[in-house]
Amino acid sequence: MPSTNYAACEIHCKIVYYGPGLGGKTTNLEVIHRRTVPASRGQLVSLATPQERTLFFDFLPVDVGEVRGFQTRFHLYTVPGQVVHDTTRRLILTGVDAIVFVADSDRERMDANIASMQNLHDNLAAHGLELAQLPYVIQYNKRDLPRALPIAELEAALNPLVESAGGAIRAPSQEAVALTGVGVFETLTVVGERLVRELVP
Ligand SMILES: Nc1nc2c(ncn2[C@@H]2O[C@H](COP(=O)(O)OP(=O)(O)OP(=O)(O)O)[C@@H](O)[C@H]2O)c(=O)[nH]1
Ligand SMILES: [Mg+2]
Repeated sequence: MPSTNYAACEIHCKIVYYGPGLGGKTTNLEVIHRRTVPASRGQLVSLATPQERTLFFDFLPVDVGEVRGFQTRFHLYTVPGQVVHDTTRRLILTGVDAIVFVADSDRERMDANIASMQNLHDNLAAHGLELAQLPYVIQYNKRDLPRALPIAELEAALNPLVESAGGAIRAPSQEAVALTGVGVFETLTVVGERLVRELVP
């Protein structure tokens, strides 16, 4: 649940960028930090190895204006994608309100995508959560790579059809080249709108 501070008229929502190592999670936050006016965002805090691999997390707070008269702030986090940091990933999911899964379109990273998606399900389950209950978007990043898999193949492997009242549907997805900023704000907008819809009854 987003946390509401009635005294300060603020709502805080936690959005976690999840996905395989080197998929582009940190790059997404760097783009958002660079392209958002300083008045609407805080510092980007990155705890990384000397090789720029996320060691613990990245954190970026972004103000998104008023919802129901409350100043609303998204707290964007990335997890470390490297397999060894599983305990950290599970910890970062504490209090999560929404998920962006950053998949790597590189055909050589397909196994890593699938393993990370399974890991996301497992770690959400440890918090008593299911992905289907959360505002969620899947970003197919690195669309610039010549060896990028077709979207249909990525969708078939990572974004299964689920039954709903209106028929079988998939979660929303977004193509991106985070390196150049393409699709980064579109991804945040999709998940942000879903999140805000939950705040407005
Ligand atoms: N070609 C290409 N490279 C990208 C793209 N997005 C990110 N990268 C590169 O991929 C590498 C890894 O990006 P990061 O953002 O650090 O990946 P991460 O998901 O945070 O990785 P971990 O912290 O290890 O989990 C960097 O060299 C980025 O410049 C993209 O859209 N296309
Ligand atoms: Mg990272």
